[in-house]
Amino acid sequence: MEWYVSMPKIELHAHLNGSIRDSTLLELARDLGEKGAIVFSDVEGVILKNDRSLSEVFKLFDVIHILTTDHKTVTRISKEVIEDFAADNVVYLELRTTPKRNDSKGMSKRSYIEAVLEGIRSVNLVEVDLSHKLNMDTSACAHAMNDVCDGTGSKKIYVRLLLSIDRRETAEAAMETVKLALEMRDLGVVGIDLSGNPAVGEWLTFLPALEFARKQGLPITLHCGEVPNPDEIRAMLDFLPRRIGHACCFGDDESKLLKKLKIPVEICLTSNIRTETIASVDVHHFADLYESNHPLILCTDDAGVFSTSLSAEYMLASSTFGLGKTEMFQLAEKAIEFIFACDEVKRN
Ligand code: 6MZ
Repeated sequence: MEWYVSMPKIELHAHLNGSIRDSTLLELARDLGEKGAIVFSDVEGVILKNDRSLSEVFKLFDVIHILTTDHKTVTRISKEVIEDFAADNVVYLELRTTPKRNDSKGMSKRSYIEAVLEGIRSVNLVEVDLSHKLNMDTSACAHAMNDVCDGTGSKKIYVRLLLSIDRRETAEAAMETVKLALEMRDLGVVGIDLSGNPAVGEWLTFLPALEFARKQGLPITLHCGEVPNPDEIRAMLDFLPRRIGHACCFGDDESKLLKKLKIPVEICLTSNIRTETIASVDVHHFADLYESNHPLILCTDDAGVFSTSLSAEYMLASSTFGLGKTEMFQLAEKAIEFIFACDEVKRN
């Protein structure tokens, strides 16, 4: 495990509210319990439960969202999540979250993301690069890169945001999210994600917003095939997103199409096993995609909810599929190609 932690890693599929420490969730629940807003013992059991079906996971997210509704808490969890990924030696993180409007807390989608950004900026255990530094002159930039290369620089994590559209949302709310992402591009937002309970909603509802995003040059990743739905899977692949997440319930035809189109897949082993989307890790489609040399990236999905870390995901892939350190290092390195940030960040 030590070796997997020491390896620099890239995380491209991590949901903010799924990556919260259990200790923080319990503390927030205790506070709300004392205020009489929830019954702590009920929520405690839900937070600490380990095995959940996919539909139970979405019930848990509803509970988590009750605990994280105000700006201060959103800022706190964002800071802690970055600290945790940095401690696991993640050097580039694309963190995704659904901008939430909550009138009772005076929260708009914009102020929610501003609270997330404030949390990221307040990290001081590690240097955080949150957006392209246009004001850095060439020699300063070269100097900074040398520091990183020769190991004398301080520990650093690049963080970029993806704004998620939740499948429960309306077409208008999705468009609002895309417009917000465009307005916040200089602040560290690099793309759009479509996620949420796959049994809810119609992805076509979001097509106008997704097409608009693409027209404006915003890269898109889609949760695709978390449940069997061949028509939706085919339509999503035909849309040619820059990446997809999961790709669990693909039939032969969909697999063939995926491989032909070479769309990179964000693989979340523990999440898929815990939610029983895949029966067991040894039959996970990672093996088939890896053997086919298909572009893929190991990711955590919800490190808090599934009690995992990116190092643990690498170790699990290595031990299950018999891959050595060289192969695991190459897999981690290859992920650079699939990040949504600019070429300069890729080079760094
Ligand atoms: C689909 C998921 C997910 O956005 O509030 N989310 N969507 N499949 C999954 N597999 C288990 N895990 C998380 O983070 C929580 C939200 O991320 C999405 C859901 O919409 C969930 O409500 P944020 O930060």
